[in-house]
Amino acid sequence: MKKKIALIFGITGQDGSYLAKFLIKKNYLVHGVIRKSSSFNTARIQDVYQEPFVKNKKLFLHYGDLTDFGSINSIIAKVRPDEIYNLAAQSHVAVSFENPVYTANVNALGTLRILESIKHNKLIGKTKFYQASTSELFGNGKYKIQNEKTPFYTKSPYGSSKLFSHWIVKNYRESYNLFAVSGILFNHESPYRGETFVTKKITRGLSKVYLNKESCVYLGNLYSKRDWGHAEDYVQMQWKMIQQKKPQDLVIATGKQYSVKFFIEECCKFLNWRIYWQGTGIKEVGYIKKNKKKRIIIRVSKKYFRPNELSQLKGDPRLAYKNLNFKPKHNLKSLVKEMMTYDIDNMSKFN
Ligand code: NAP
Ligand code: G4F
Repeated sequence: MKKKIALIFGITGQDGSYLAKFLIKKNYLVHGVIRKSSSFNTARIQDVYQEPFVKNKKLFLHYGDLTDFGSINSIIAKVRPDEIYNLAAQSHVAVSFENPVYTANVNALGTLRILESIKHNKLIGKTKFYQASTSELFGNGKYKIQNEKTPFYTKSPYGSSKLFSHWIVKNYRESYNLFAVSGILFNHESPYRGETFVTKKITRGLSKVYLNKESCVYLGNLYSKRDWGHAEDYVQMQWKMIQQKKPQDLVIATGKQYSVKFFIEECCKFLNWRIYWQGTGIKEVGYIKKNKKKRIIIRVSKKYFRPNELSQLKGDPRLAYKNLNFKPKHNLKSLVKEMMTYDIDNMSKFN
């Protein structure tokens, strides 16, 4: 039987790497777009990476960039994929306030460039398209739980750039009958999470404190609440969304919500530490007691607050679980354990 061909934009990122491994296991031929960088950026796909001259290859990498229509168009024309997953983005909300124009170019126009290339290459009818939408589309604190019907209200240039993509995908679906879906994914983490996102900052930072390689971790808003799932579960849902009979946008979440502070406390529990809190605002600190001495391990810094904050997110995944017949394997406790174990192991290898 002819193998299916998938093309992943953002293959070197957290989700892209999990998805590539998942699709290779499913016997796909996987093509991925990587950016030229001055040092290797393929660490997350190292275990499936194959040298260019290997026979019966399953993974093929192409240089390209979402800001460059020429590269996107020539890759799509050459690969003629059955499925395209657009997971590439400037994905950091705080960075989007500092680099809003670049964020919009990549996250909004980048999606449009892929869609146009599908159309130009006459692939409508052959190629299915998945777009990485986000819970950052729901900015209004009025809705305590967000589902497919919750109105959008973005709070950041990142959210707004993703809102454009969300709508342009709908436009191409309705105007040209392209099979295109957007997964409205809530936060999802893993040991492969980028180092500047809050969960990874905490697990990596506390691992360093545990190994006496750093004294404390500096964070922003400890009271922000998120619905944290696991990337390994969520990429399976991405694939399932593209296998639906009819394209349908779905909310992918856990339905549970925890604060940043709670996440820290769970990490401390993993380390058998009891954490105490003292002070308020940017003077708040988290400390442990060691040999009867107080040791501050968490501090708050203004630097990590955003010009506008999305204070709480909790998704209602019932429609997705039902329509995709899916139940996630991981929960917050197992996520914390996996991330902490990975980071302690990793950090102990370096001085
Ligand atoms: P990530 O780890 O930041 O990965 C982003 C990927 O995009 C990387 O491979 C990156 O390449 C690539 N990229 C960035 N700019 C690019 C450009 N100009 N051209 C081509 N590629 C570019 O993100 P993630 O956590 O895997 O998330 C995957 C997608 O889901 C993103 O679109 C994100 O916005 C969205 N999303 C994520 C979450 C979440 O909680 N993780 C939730 C909802 C939606 P380099 O490796 O070279 O930097
Ligand atoms: O981990 P975060 O940076 O993720 P955020 O902003 O929720 O965005 C992530 O999830 C979105 C889905 O909802 C994705 F679309 C997006 O691509 C990205 O993957 O921050 C989580 C919360 C925020 O409220 C932030 O203010 O943690 C708070 N926080 C507190 N201290 C911090 C820090 N965030 C970061 N990055 N660094 C801190 O020191």
